[in-house]
Amino acid sequence: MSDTETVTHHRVCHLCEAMCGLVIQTEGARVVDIRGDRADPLSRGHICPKAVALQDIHEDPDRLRQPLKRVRSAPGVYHHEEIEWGEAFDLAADALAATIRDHGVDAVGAYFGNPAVHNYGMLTHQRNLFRHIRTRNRFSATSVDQLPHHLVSLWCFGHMLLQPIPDVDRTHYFLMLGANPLASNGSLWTVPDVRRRLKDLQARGGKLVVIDPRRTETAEMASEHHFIKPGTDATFLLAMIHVLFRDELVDLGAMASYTDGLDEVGAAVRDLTPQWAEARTGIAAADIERIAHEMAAAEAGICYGRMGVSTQAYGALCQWAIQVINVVTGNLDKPGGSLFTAPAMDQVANTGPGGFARFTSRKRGLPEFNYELPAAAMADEIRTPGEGQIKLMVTGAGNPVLSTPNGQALDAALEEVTFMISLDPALNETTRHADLIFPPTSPLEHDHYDIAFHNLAIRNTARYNPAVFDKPEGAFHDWEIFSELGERLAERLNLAPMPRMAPDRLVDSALRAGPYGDQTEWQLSIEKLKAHPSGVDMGPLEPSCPERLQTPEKRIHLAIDAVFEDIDRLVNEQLEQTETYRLIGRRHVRDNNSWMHNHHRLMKGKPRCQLLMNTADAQREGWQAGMLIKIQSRIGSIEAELACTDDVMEGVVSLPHGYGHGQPGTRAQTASQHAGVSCNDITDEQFIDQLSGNAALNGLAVKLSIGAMA
Ligand SMILES: Nc1nc2c(c(=O)[nH]1)N[C@H]1C(S)=C(S)[C@@H](COP(=O)(O)OP(=O)(O)OC[C@H]3O[C@@H](n4cnc5c(=O)[nH]c(N)nc54)[C@H](O)[C@@H]3O)O[C@H]1N2
Ligand SMILES: Nc1nc2c(c(=O)[nH]1)N[C@H]1C(S)=C(S)[C@@H](COP(=O)(O)OP(=O)(O)OC[C@H]3O[C@@H](n4cnc5c(=O)[nH]c(N)nc54)[C@H](O)[C@@H]3O)O[C@H]1N2
Ligand code: SF4
Ligand SMILES: [Mo]
Repeated sequence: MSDTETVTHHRVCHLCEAMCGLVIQTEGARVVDIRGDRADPLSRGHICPKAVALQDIHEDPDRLRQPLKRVRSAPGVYHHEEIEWGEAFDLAADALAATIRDHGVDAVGAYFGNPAVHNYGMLTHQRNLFRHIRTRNRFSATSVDQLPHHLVSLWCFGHMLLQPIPDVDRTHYFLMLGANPLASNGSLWTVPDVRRRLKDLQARGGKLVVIDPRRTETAEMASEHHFIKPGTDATFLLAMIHVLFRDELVDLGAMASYTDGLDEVGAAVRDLTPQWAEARTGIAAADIERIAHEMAAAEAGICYGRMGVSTQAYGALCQWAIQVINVVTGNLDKPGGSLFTAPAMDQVANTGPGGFARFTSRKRGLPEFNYELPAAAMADEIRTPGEGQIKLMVTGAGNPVLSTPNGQALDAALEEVTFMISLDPALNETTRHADLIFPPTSPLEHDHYDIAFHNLAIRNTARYNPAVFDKPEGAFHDWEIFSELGERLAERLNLAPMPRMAPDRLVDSALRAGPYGDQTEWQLSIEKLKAHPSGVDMGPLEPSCPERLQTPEKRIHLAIDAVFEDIDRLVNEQLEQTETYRLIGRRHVRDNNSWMHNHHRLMKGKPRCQLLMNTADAQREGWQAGMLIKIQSRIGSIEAELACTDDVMEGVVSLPHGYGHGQPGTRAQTASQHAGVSCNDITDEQFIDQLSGNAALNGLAVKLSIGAMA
């Protein structure tokens, strides 16, 4: 093929959860155009500004192509050098085998980050390595994110992955807390083109109500927005449930015959009045009452809460209360309410339900979930001596130094492990500590079937995405790196290696055995999907309960003892009187956690790593925009440039996460020019949702002063 011949590829964007279909044109080894795929039944042509980053990631000169080995240049000074793949695999397998022989499997720690879920080879083949390493010291981005959702789904519906999905296209009332889909493009809710869908909701006379301490892009377009004091959503939601019971608005509809625990819920909220909630939340009692009434009266309504309400002090309680509201207003499993999906590759059917608190972390006694410990315990588990101490760390597709609470402590702890192995295309703030870095192929060099997010999508569709470019000579996909490591480790430990089967073969089997497989008229398989490059549409979400429930008796459980105990904890909590501000996060449509700041096209424009503060607060302090402000927590302090706005609530300041680049030993030229500071250098590993162990990244108490460098 000549270099000037244009080839058209169909490809899904895997960068966020929205799964936008793309049409990518290439000439030889070059990407010449990326645009939305109008024929994609889910995304209908929508893309966001990040879609072009697929090209930028692929072409990034800082992207690693060859394994790196860390070498000591002088005492305490290191640099990374390229080595051959075979040698790197052997060194890694030697280190793993020696650690396991000398200290047992728990001496191996592992952290997997968010992109691991967006890369199907990583999802299918982690076990090719970790079946030999059943360590208790597993961590992931789940516990700095959506852990409360999983826990509540396990408790109420019987499976951690059975998530109710907001049916935005058919709803009439949408109560949204702690989510900003206009920037994030939706989360635990695969909803490409969310802006148009929310506009359509309003155009058909429906209402969007947003609860957020910041007037976000989403709040801006809402029918109604209420500021809420960070970390008080559980109070707001419990008061709403109180009103629903008090005013006899509870009506479960079809769910009445298979829901347990209503009386206990009613009893638990009996005293939790809107008046009680008003002072705590900052939302007027009359508004809480009205919103509860509107939600109950709506023909179909949704209560949905995301990051902002799961990564806070009462994250799991919030997620439970949200589902209680959906159930008691009759809006679960109803068109226009929240429904369970019926995906072609059904993760609910294919994986275990999950489990909770079967063991705890050694140092702080934090509970496991699905055999993972909270990320907030990671540095402690590296640093605390004794049996079960982490000696060797494996990271994959993650940057926990920038993304987990008290990142500074983790940064220091990673220097203390005896060996560290990372699967990552970047030499970043985390992988700079690694003795070996294995860089996988770029996203355009491997195929993809989205195993995770079809399970969370507003429509049941399926789409297979062949690689755009051939795999370069000698390169390895993530799944092949796991397989190589697993095979070489098995050899050293005299264990049977796990067979290697390419991810597309595994998905093919799952599709053919699945609900649209060989036994159905759909006949879905990888071959069939190849013939439909923009995807196959199996239709809108449909009611599926009680059959779809995964509790043994196919009933919804609302009465959860641990939740009721948490309500007591909330009610008895001392309200803090100290003169502090509350720090919250922020996402921008052109970023993606910590790892997309190295692409010029995405970084253009105004600086983003700024501390947003309410203008009235700034005036009271006598500060002006542009000043450097010191932000101090229990953990330490950072300094960021002040920007004043009326869009954050008084008493609240907002700083995005994922910055803090330019550190010695990293390799990211563009990101270094937009270094910023890491807010997780001051988030507190002790500040967690006590019920779930999830990190409380929002609502952190901070003191502000004029920065030393100002
Ligand atoms: N304060 C605060 N902290 C937060 C958040 C917040 O809102 N506020 N958000 C939290 C949330 S929701 C999340 S999910 C976490 C994210 O936290 P992490 O998942 O730990 O961090 P990412 O920034 O997503 O890092 C992704 C890494 O994966 C690499 N990578 C990308 N694609 C691939 C691939 O295909 N293969 C491999 N092997 N590597 C790949 C990138 O190079 C990068 O190093 O951060 C959390 N931290
Ligand atoms: N552009 C972009 N898109 C992304 C990402 C990204 O980094 N950039 N990350 C991806 C990932 S990993 C995830 S998990 C999703 C997250 O998806 P979302 O949850 O939609 O994302 P956020 O923008 O973090 O929205 C959280 C909101 O909670 C608010 N908030 C903070 N504290 C509180 C509180 O106490 N109460 C209430 N009610 N609200 C509060 C914040 O102001 C913010 O508006 O986004 C995904 N998509
Ligand atoms: S919204 Fe943007 S980043 Fe997310 S899948 Fe679509 S194009 Fe990719
Ligand atoms: Mo996330």
